[in-house]
Amino acid sequence: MLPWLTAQLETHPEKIGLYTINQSWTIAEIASEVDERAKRVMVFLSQNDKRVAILSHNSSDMYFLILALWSLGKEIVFLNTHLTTQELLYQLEDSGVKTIFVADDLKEKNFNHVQLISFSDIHCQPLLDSISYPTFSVDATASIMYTSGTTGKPKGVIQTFRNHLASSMGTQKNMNITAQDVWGCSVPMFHISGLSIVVRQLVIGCGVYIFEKFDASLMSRLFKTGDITVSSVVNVMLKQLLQAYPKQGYSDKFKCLLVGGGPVSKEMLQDCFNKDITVIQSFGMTETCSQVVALGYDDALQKIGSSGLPLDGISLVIRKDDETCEPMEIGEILLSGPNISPGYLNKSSSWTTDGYFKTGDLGYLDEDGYLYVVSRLSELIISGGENIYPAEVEQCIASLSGIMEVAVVGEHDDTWGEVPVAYIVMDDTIDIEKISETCLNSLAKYKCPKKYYVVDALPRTASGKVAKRLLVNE
Ligand code: S0N
Ligand code: AMP
Ligand code: MG
Ligand code: MG
Ligand code: MG
Repeated sequence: MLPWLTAQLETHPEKIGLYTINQSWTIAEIASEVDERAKRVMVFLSQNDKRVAILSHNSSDMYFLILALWSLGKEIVFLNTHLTTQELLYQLEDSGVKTIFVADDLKEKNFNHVQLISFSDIHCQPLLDSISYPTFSVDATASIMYTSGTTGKPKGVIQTFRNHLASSMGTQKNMNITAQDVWGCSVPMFHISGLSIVVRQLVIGCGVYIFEKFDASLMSRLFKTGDITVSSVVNVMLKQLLQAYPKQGYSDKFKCLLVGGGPVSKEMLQDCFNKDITVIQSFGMTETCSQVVALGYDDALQKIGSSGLPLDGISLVIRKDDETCEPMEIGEILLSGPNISPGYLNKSSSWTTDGYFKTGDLGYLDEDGYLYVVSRLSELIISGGENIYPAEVEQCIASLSGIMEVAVVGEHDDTWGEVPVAYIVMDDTIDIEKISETCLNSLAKYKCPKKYYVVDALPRTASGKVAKRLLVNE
């Protein structure tokens, strides 16, 4: 079995490790559930099935399955439940996965030649009498998560157990997490924001409280009672938590909120201060296995807009044209350290010859070494914590006849922060309804443009590239 779990079983089997709204499990109970799952799951898998996928919302079933598959030495491809079948098929093909474990409410999907096993199929299986767990290797691949690229084609980010371990230890130190903390997990476990919480339970020994769905009033109530002490959120969730803040405030046991995906606005930060909610702002990516740069709460008001300082063991440089930038000078953010993914599946790497991962984000360091992220090289749009690469949406629209030109950009949105909108040059053989329908059929809903602007031409730079900057309505 996974050594991180057996180590806890030896030292504190009776400690509660997992909570959901109506149940809790001690470490001994978790280990028993995991062993049972492993014995049932193996009925469906051959030794050659090195890599399998999970398609599920957060649940205790998903949690036990992750631990069972890791115990069995399987690499897990985590699939985003918002994606369409077409988008998922690309990831399944690229990763060569032949078996998907799927939550019961998603089992109607059909993926051609892929074996689909629902969570209740697992429960119905008789147990194998005994199984032998393989030897654990910290350098083995634990998880693969797809993130879209500038080309519009998603890339599978490889995350090893060592990446996860380093990330957990960095978080334990920078946020002072102890075994007494209980981490609320309402961000999806198919993103690194959520999966890193599962790993923290295993490595740090804290508790994890799984929410099937983000619910600001439930989370606020649990902060008030002290049943959860810390949680990870994106901006949209923080905004809802501020609205749901209970009159009596949070319990003394409340520690902090880890906010990722973008800086917190001055207004929201002030509101957090007024309500005595400690927030840790951070910079992290799927490729960095969760946060790698974080802003301590004491610094928050002096360093508004900053993501903070690199965590222990992380080296961060800003480079422009292969030269290291001076303080305050903008360049690409480069990172190295044990958290950083070894690479993408089936792709050549984005790493420099001296071992730095190129983030594709532009930023600068101030005189004190604090990071400020200013923009993205890739025109990435982030809606409620979900990434949208314009190229992917543009390719979908451009594939239709009657479309001459299309550009997708982000527009400010009060709910989601940013949403995609499309500027289109088209003839009268096609209409917006058809375009919208095509997008909804092929792309996850959050990627579909919220507005379509029909224009006569797209603005161009002197060199002929579409001048997207001129299209963006702030
Ligand atoms: C904000 C969330 C919770 C909203 O989802 P909710 O309320 O559950 O909505 P649904 O019921 O699923 O759908 C209702 C309607 O809303 C649409 N919709 C849902 N989500 C979005 C969205 N993001 N943008 C636009 N529309 C959305 C649905 O389509 C549906 O529409 P209708 O009604 O028309 O059918 C949810 O979006 C959420 O969980 N967001 C967060 C995702 C996340 O975790 N992102 C982070 C990914 N990045 C990383 O993991 C790297 C950074 C990192 O590690 C990190 C990030 C954050 C915090 C900590 C860390 C860390 O360092 O550990
Ligand atoms: P993902 O690919 O989902 O892991 O998202 C990672 C991307 O989110 C980064 O490459 C950044 O573009 C963006 N991001 C993450 N944290 C921050 C932050 N603190 N400020 C601005 N952008 C961020
Ligand atoms: Mg990315
Ligand atoms: Mg959802
Ligand atoms: Mg992503």
